[in-house]
Amino acid sequence: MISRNPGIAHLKAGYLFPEIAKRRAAFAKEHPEAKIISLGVGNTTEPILPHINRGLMEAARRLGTVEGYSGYSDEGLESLRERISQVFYHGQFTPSEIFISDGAKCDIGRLQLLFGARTEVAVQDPSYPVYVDGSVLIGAAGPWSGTGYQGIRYLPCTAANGYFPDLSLLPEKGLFYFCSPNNPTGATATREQLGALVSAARQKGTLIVFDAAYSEYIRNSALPKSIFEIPEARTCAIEVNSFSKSAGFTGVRLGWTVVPQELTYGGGEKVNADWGRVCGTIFNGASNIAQGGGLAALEPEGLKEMRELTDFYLGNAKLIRSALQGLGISCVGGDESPYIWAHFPGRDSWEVFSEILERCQVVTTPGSGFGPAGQSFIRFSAFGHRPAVEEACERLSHLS
Ligand code: PGU
Repeated sequence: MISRNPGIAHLKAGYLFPEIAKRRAAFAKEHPEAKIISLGVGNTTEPILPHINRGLMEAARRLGTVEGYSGYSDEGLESLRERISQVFYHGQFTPSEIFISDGAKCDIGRLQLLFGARTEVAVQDPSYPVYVDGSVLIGAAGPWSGTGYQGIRYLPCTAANGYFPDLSLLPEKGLFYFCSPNNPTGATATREQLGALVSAARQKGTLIVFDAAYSEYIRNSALPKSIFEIPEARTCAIEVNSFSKSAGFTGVRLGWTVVPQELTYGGGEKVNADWGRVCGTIFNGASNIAQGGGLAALEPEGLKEMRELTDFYLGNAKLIRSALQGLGISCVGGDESPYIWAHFPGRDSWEVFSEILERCQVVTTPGSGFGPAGQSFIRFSAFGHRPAVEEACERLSHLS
């Protein structure tokens, strides 16, 4: 018989979010009367706003015409790549440096094909679990060892260090995933911190994969939205981003990855050329309907709508945070991100998850799913209809 990819065997049984869905379904089966509210997975809930939606509809309409029909679009519409460069990067990238994707997660899953199994991987601890699970799948990390995966460098980012890692721990000639605003803590790096990260990465030959999926939630204008606000990052970083959380495209699927021309491997070869090769081989481009929506999102009216949508979710975040603080539960996040990170000292995350599910019928995400430093924390997602979020906030009082 054929043998199994050892990377799959090394993974813990379930990916975090399906595992939560399983526990929710088991609870619902036992309590069919329960009106469960999800503040668990970060999945958008509000309708796509009209201007952006018209962009999607118009793109679909054009596909039904001889003049407007288009097929494969490979690295993406040139007009969209140009617009992304203008809107997010002050025009500093050419279209050849911007690759349109079907979402940030999909590119994160593909990126490690560039570096292979022998590259050491470091992550912020806690962080989005795909960085680590993807590394295990490609063989760059070993089996689960109780609290983390063997071979992964977990760089604690906790209250004790202001949620910013000790940069002396960056892996030499390795890979470092950095997400700002961070999922799950909401911590957003300052310009000084990103500058220090870039200069440490350049010294050590570390490549940074900067995940900016929540950049449109940043409200403090002094905080950088992109690693490329640090000019030297062009030689040491790749940035992934997405329309999922800003335009409500979690189901539409559209994102992008920036790979600067200056970025090279130790042998001098261009990473940009290889990324084109990888995408050309295993990806046939994002949906042209989604790209029509993306173009509309980046027009002035679309940008206003994205602001309105992210403001709405930030409003939810505020409600959740004050409900928790009212109960004396210490928490951070929610100012520049749609997540609240709440501390339950001395408790096991999954145990608190079950308690909140049973007593409040609210689904959350256990912090331990984001890394060893997430133990004793719970992540509350601010994605939800307002009445549901208000109801969830009321029910949280059952915890006191
Ligand atoms: N990057 C970060 C940091 C994320 O939190 C998420 C989604 C993504 C990328 C995915 O973006 P797409 O462009 O939609 O692919 N995180 C959510 C959803 C869970 C999941 O498995 O992706 C969350 O709840 O953390």
